[in-house]
Amino acid sequence: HQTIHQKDYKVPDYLVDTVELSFDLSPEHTRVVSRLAIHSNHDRSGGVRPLVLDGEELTLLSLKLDGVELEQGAYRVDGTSLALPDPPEQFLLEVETRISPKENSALSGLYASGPMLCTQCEAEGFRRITYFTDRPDVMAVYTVTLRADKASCPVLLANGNLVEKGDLPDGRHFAVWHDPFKKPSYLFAVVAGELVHIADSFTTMSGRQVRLEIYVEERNKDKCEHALRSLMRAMRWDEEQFGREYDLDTYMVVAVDDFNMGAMENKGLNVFNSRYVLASPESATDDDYQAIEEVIGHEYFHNWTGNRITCRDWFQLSLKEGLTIFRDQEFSADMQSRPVKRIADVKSLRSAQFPEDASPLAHPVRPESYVEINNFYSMTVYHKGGEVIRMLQTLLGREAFRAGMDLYFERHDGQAVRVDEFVQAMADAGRRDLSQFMLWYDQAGTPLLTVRDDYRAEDGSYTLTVAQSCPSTPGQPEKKPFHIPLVMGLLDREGNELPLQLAGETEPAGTSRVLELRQETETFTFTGLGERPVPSLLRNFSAPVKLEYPYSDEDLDLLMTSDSDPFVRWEAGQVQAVKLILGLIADIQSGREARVKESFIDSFRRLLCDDRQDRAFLAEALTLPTESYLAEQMQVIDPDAIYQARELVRATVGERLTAELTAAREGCAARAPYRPDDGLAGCRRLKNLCLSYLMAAGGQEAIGACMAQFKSADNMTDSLGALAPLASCACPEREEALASFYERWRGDRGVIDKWFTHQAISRLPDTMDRVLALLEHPDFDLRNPNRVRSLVGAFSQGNQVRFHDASGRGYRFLSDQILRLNGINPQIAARMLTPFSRWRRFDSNRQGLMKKELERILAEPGLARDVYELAAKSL
Ligand code: BAL
Ligand code: ZN
Repeated sequence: HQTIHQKDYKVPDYLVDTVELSFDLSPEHTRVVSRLAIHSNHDRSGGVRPLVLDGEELTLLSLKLDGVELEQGAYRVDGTSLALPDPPEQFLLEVETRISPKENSALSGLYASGPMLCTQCEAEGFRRITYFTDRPDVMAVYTVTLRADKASCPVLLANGNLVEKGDLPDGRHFAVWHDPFKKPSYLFAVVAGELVHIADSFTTMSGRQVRLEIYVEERNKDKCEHALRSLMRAMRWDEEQFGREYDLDTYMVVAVDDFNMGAMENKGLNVFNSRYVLASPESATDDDYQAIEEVIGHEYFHNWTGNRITCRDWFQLSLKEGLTIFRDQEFSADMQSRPVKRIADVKSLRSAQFPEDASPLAHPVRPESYVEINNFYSMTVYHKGGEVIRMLQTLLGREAFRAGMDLYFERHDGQAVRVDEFVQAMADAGRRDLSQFMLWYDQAGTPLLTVRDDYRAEDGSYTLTVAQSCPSTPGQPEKKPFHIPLVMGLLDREGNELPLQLAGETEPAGTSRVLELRQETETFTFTGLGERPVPSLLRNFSAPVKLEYPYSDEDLDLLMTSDSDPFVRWEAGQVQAVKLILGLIADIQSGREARVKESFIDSFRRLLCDDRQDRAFLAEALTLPTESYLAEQMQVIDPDAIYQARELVRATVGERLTAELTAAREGCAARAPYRPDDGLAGCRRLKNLCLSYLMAAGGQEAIGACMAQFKSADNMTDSLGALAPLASCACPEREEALASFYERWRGDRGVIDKWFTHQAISRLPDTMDRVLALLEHPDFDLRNPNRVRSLVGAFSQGNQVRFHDASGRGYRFLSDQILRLNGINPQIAARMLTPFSRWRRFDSNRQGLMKKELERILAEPGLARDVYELAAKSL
């Protein structure tokens, strides 16, 4: 398999001005005729270069140049390309191909899902529809004609505006769509099938009317309202925050059950994984509602950051993805609680991106090379990329950042550009030198900040010394220092925020400041301090780094109760919990008696009984660090000791604080029927967290409370809030609840995914057997990505203690499924490899077992590029 390098980028030899596509659609055989107006884009005096078009899984039926059929010797065709040796300067190429959507289980290109045909072209799916220069810097205007059987395919959709439709003989009909905006092939989309839609209209800031339509299968028609409302909120938000207006007359969203990604931002015709569209109060959780709003926002925001301005090449993927993640995070923060959203985003970064950055699969936000680009739709490119944009905003300030966005749109609308162009617009608008900042795009690894301080009572000065380092990553043994914004403040012993005056300044400037780190070591001296302050560091998680400072328990208590920054308040509690649990792990490993410190229970009790706190924030503060986050804090990961220590804390909290947990739970009990937007999601989260602590302590009373909630719940959040702890409880009620849940929801794919997941993440020792049995369940389907994620993904990535069973059974199970998926859907197969990439972090027994499975995978004949790349790099 060939490696593609960023440094080898060359401008395309030929460009395409217009594309006329015509489809005769049917699941078995679809005929595609493509008419391309092509012109040469290279200096032909030094020789004419061949035209090479990409194409995979295509049957070529005919090829015409300027209307003349080409003889077999006049072109070359193989399994990945079609080449013309010396085409003219300007010409019309007509290519006729045949494809089989029904056979397409990779879900890339044109494929069948339920009662419809749909496409997924990013990154390189268009070449599975027709021969084309399938790269993002070839932008063209598309006109698309669709023909299909009218009865089975009443709806025919493509990008842009509908210009014509009508009936054809033999019960067929047609539709013609034209997209006036030039676009790269990865934004092309077609949907055809038996669909219904709901619609509304939106008046843009300049007064234009846009028609909004959400297409679903008939049975889901009453589950689209939330997606539609979210879309309208996102459109308004982008106008208000960034001055961006929608540009076509119609905006369509289609929900599809079989989908590799979360959703896809095709111009004017988004195709969504149905889990990010469909919601009803009974069947969707509060988290589902939020995720839908976020993903609807994300795809909508791509219309400017991705579609109007796209990427020059796939190495620049974060240009659109990091920026759009940042935009959707800000949108969600404005729609809900900003602090709670920030905490959730930091948790996900730390639990998934930090481990990636510390693994053999570590890569820069802008990778240097790839074998299969689909493998780089990663946490690093997306979420670390989002943090990089956030740091720009922190360094420049909101106003200059907005000016930088405006400048970026002004300069590059209609272009395919690099990350460099974006950062240059920011540098120009903010009048800043951002050359060192670019290292965030090109150096992998999570930097570590080590902070020390020194207070001098003689002159009231306080010096912070910050050293930065970054571990080596594949291909990058040495790192240069990053340009890092460190937002901080200082507190006195009563928890008051102190004015911040750096040595050399004539007066203090505020109580929160951005310190800019550029060197390996930097010192900052503050003056005018009557006592040794407590530093509040990395406010709002101002950079994607790890931070070490020798906080005492008293310091952490002070930060937890008094800091003005909610992230720091939350983090102080997490640091305490990590310290406690790591201590218990050491006790367990050395056979000492493990006991939870009284002071921890006391501070837990204080928080639990603090009525002033926002319930959603409180729930975050009372949630222990996850097993996988704790694993990251250990030299050698010990999944059993981590699980035991964490459970010990949960059980102790449940036993010692039974009355307080019960009271807090009752305080959050519903007083009115559920509504997803009732503002009580935080209450439900806290209530269900209390229930899980009570269940950890054990006892029939807690089980009774769980069953009562399970039976009476009028919403999915509370239903799962009870089912989750029951699924990990060795009691007869577990089977009763799981069985009745299945019976109630067997027709609803999204909910049945949850049913699989909750069994897969059960911490009971029999989980592996249950997962193996569920593989044989009639509702299990390896061809459906959501179902694979709900069972195979949930078990291997969400159940550390059971997946990493020292027998190696979990590992064998996973490699078996990866090998089966390899022949069905390589993208999903590759995604499932993640846990194996961390093999070096475990003890030698587990290392050996995981390595053996990786070797077994690599020895498989016919391994897909996706799987090969990740397995080979992991070893
Ligand atoms: N562009 C692929 C899906 C997404 O990030 O929106
Ligand atoms: Zn995106």
